Amino acid sequence: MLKETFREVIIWRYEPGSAPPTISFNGTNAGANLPSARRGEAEMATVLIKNAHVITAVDDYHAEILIEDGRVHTIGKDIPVGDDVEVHDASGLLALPGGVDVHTHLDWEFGVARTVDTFGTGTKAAAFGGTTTVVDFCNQNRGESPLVGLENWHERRQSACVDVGAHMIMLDINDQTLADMKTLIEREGVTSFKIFMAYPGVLMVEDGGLFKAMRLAGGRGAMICVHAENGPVIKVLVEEAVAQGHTAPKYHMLTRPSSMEGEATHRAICLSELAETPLYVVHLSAIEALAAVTEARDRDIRVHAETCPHYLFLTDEEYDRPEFEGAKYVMTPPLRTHEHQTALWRGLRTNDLQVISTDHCPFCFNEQPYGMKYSKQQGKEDFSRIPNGAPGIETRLPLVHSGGVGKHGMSLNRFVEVTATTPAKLFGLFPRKGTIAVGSDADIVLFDPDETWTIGAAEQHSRIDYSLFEGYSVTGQVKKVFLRGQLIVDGTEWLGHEGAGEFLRRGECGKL
Ligand code: DUC
Ligand code: ZN
Ligand code: ZN
Repeated sequence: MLKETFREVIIWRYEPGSAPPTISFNGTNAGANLPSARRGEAEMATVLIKNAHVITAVDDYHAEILIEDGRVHTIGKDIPVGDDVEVHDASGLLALPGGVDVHTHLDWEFGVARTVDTFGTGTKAAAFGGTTTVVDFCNQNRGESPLVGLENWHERRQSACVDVGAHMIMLDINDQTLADMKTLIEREGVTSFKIFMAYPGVLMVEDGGLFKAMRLAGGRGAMICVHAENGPVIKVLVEEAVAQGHTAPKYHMLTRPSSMEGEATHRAICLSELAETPLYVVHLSAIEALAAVTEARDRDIRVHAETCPHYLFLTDEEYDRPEFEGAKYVMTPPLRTHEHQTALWRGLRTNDLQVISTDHCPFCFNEQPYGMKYSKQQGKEDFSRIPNGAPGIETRLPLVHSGGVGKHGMSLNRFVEVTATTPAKLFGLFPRKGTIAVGSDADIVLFDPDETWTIGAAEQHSRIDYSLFEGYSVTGQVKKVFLRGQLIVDGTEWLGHEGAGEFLRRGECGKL
């Protein structure tokens, strides 16, 4: 590899035979982070992005980016190229690493309902929103091996338009499934597992099982993700509310108090500390949960946490909408008060929250089209039957840019860090994903930081029939998206295709 220093930028360039950056992982999952071209892909077009204002988690400079074989080949000034090179002018635009969304539920069965996006539709929507990597939740069915769950998930993910990895949701923890977890880590590139502390009888795993899963993951480079809410107590509150005839959507929020999120978060941290395993708290929404994470991090415990745009921008007032519209906002945990929202922004500033992901879990509001059986209308007479989940895969980057960079003093570097770099690092994808650097996959988003536009479900690409942010004015718009050097979004034009997304075998999790 050559390094030459120029006036304004440093140029890194690969020489034939030099090694790209990789992270290795005990030899067991070696190669998980090798850029795609090294894994035998067909030759791709050479692309030059001129006049790019490159923003990574640590850089801010103007340069040209030369892409060859799907990865960044050279970053520099006045790079000489032939006539056969595809040239894009990025004047006035930011060049960001493709977004990494580590929390989605595509084509996912949840109770009796199924999320409405296929991998094809969901990842197309992701791409239009500037996300080129998705780590989706795949699950074990009770009584079945998680390896079977992964096999089924692989069938469904074939239509993906962007690159996808899988976390495994574990439901049964026993000797055999613990052995299967080991196989998933070492053979399948699935290095993170989600355990639900909520939904008893459906998804919940008891503390003993959670602890065993943590012990298995720790020391093998894997990480446990928790949905932290006290499920049994919430079940009591829900049953009581329904028995008393409190059936409106707002009772979803009233029966899931923030203290029960705080309690479960604290419990999960204690267990992970005992198991000496890194922990990732998904969709953190509450002050109490953030306090538990902050306290643990101050003691140097390896706890990480994400929040989602809906917790940063919306409050529990949405549940008062007339005509059952509050059901659109029935996701878990529920929306909280302004006080919680303020704390989450503070957590992002202090790095007690490190990631913003979407928890894209779309169930239509109106009768579910596409042959689906259950929409939000299923809970018209009883909030506890409303499918829990909301869409968001396409709006994450513009919302966080607009609200975070525009209104909450977030730097552009931090914007990239929480939406791409840190999720890639925490989930074993860096440096292949999450940055713009020589040798990394050329997943690049050209983003106009000045364009103001209005979010509307009708213009979005998911199959969902509503947006949580309908009518929101945001500043910052995705203009072009490259997936491993291929232009897949050009303004409103779709140039990608189903099946183009690669499966991402991931490396070690839980390290920054
Ligand atoms: N938790 C999630 O992470 N997604 C959807 C539903 C839920 O409760
Ligand atoms: Zn959850
Ligand atoms: Zn989720």
